[in-house]
Amino acid sequence: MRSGYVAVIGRANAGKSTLINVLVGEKVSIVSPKPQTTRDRILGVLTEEEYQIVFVDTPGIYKARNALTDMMMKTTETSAKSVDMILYVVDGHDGVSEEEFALIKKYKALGLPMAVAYTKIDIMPKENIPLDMAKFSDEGIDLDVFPVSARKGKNIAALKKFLAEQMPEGEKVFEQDIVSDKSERFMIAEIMREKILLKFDKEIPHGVAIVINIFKQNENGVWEINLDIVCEKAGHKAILIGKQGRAIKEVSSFARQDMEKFLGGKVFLTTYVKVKEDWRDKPSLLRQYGYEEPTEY
Ligand SMILES: Nc1nc2c(ncn2[C@@H]2O[C@H](COP(=O)(O)OP(=O)(O)OP(=O)(O)O)[C@@H](O)[C@H]2O)c(=O)[nH]1
Ligand SMILES: [Mg+2]
Repeated sequence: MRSGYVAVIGRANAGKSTLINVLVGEKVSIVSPKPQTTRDRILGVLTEEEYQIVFVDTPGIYKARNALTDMMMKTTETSAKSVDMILYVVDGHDGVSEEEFALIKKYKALGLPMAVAYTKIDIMPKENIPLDMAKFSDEGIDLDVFPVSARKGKNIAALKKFLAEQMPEGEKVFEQDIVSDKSERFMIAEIMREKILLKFDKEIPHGVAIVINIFKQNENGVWEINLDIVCEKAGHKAILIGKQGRAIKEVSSFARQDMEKFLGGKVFLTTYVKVKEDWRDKPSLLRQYGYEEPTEY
């Protein structure tokens, strides 16, 4: 049996969470076209007959502008350390830049086994792939690079096989049917945040935190969920609610449908929008909303 931890690291929006969901075969981490979607360290567990890989999803590398993003970058730094391997994710469609190479070298310097997933190849010209691969060797970066598409499932099996072979000998850390270290409650809050990321632009989704007040299954089997959508400014609240409450109704309806799929039962969802001025810069509020630097696995 082989078993180990693989930290999945890369710039914001590179496609880390999408890749982990595909590797694990279940949605363990939310995804959106906006940078800074993932805020926490999330473990996604892939268990096969002969191996178990615990993927560590991390907040994408991005300029920290407040206490929340600062904490997110610390989470990524810590997560890159206590693992057996690093899988660095490059957005192939964006192309490789000097900045990207500098980051790759920085993580390589940690001295752990490392490989690169060069993703989103489904939406880029094929001829760019060998050109970018040549840039890796020009830079003197001697790593296994896997061109993949998480969306189309391309080359995922090869990547999986390679990673499994790199894992140390050892017993499983998680039981057979566990796919994530996060609670249902956490996932419910994340589903709500995902729908907000998909619907609203600019700073609005980045300034949102979800607080679950009620999460329980009633005797008739229906899940009763009550949550607050906390935003930073009164102006954001007005936009989140929308004319005659249309915006909040729409996102809540999308969220409810996903929650029902996730919980496998009917959901009765009530949502309230609240304002907490500049909560992203207030450490006590960050803690209250569950944003803390992770400690051990
Ligand atoms: N076409 C295509 N799009 C992809 C692929 N992988 C990810 N995406 C898209 O890229 C965007 C970002 O994906 P995420 O998985 O959220 O990226 P991330 O690296 O986890 O982002 P952060 O959590 O913000 O750091 C989403 O719109 C995805 O649908 C892929 O293989 N092909
Ligand atoms: Mg992510």
